[in-house]
Amino acid sequence: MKTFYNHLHARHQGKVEMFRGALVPCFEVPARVDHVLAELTHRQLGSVRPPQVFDDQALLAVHSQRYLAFLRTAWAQWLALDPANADRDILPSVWPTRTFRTDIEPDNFAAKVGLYSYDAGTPFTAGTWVAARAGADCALSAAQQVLAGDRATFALSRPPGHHAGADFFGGYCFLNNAALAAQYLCDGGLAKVAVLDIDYHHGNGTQAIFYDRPDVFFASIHGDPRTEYPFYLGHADETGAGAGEGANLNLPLPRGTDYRHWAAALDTALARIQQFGAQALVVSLGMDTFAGDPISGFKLQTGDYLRVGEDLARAQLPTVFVFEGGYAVAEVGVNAVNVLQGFWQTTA
Ligand code: SP5
Ligand code: ZN
Repeated sequence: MKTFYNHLHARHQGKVEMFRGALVPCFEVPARVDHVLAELTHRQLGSVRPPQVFDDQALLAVHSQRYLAFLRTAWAQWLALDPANADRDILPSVWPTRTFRTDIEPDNFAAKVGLYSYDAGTPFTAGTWVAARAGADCALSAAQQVLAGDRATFALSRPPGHHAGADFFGGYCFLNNAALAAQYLCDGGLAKVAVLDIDYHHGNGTQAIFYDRPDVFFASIHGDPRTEYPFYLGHADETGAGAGEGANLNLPLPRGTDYRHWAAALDTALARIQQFGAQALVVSLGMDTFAGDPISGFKLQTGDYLRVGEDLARAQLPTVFVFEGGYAVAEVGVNAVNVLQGFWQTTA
């Protein structure tokens, strides 16, 4: 299995995020990906290569022009406010909630940051754009390789992507890598593509991007939004809109859910993806379902991830894996590579 990896991910290194009125060290750290890379290399699970560099047209298929323009220039705008900002990350602090206008981009920088974000847990740093752009290239390269006939590929990228919408960042995400991969598969000629999101958190960005689309099925297994981040989306009654009605499936589960109950939801999701008639699968591979994850509430164990990979392989679809969350840093490599190994052994 080819893995697309770009060392530029490390340029995105947030200092702190807001939690209960305090600024706490970021959970989404570069070492996460280092551990996955080390484990992949150790188990010799295919080749690791740099991505092809795609032009912005591929990004515009998913994200808005003005959002991309903001991301590209945000750090320069931040420095222009005060040269001392070089040592501080950008963290949003004001947002246009209900009754406010979002059609006019304000001149004020803090107001712009708020227009294009939804939480105070996602710092934007000096290297965020470069890292996110390289991560998107990994996802697009992985999709391209599957279009070219590979059984499965892996985009080992960060920052993660599934919380990012067409024109907003949040949840540690800036560019929606899984959505970019799915859209690339559609544009490459596939009539029906499925995205299966198995990160602990609901993939609100991906859902929103494809919500009214009949050609991309989105399924997500996640912590119940009544208690779990991102809170405001991910309920079971969200089934798609307009032409996309029926092409969205949310399977929220309570905190404390173990592998047995989680795997039943996976069966449901995979059955619906078959029913839909998907020709390819994009997996948002979040590893924060692990029992030891510091910010999540499911109880999956390291050995369970081999079974997860086996189940995914039995769908018999060309598959693009896209790395998302997972914050038990020491274990994230073994857990992620267990999914890939379980998949590959079942395929071979
Ligand atoms: C991609 C992804 O997994 N994003 C998750 C973003 C979650 N952000 C909110 C984190 C809340 C942190 N709570 C800390 C609990 C410490 N006990
Ligand atoms: Zn997550």
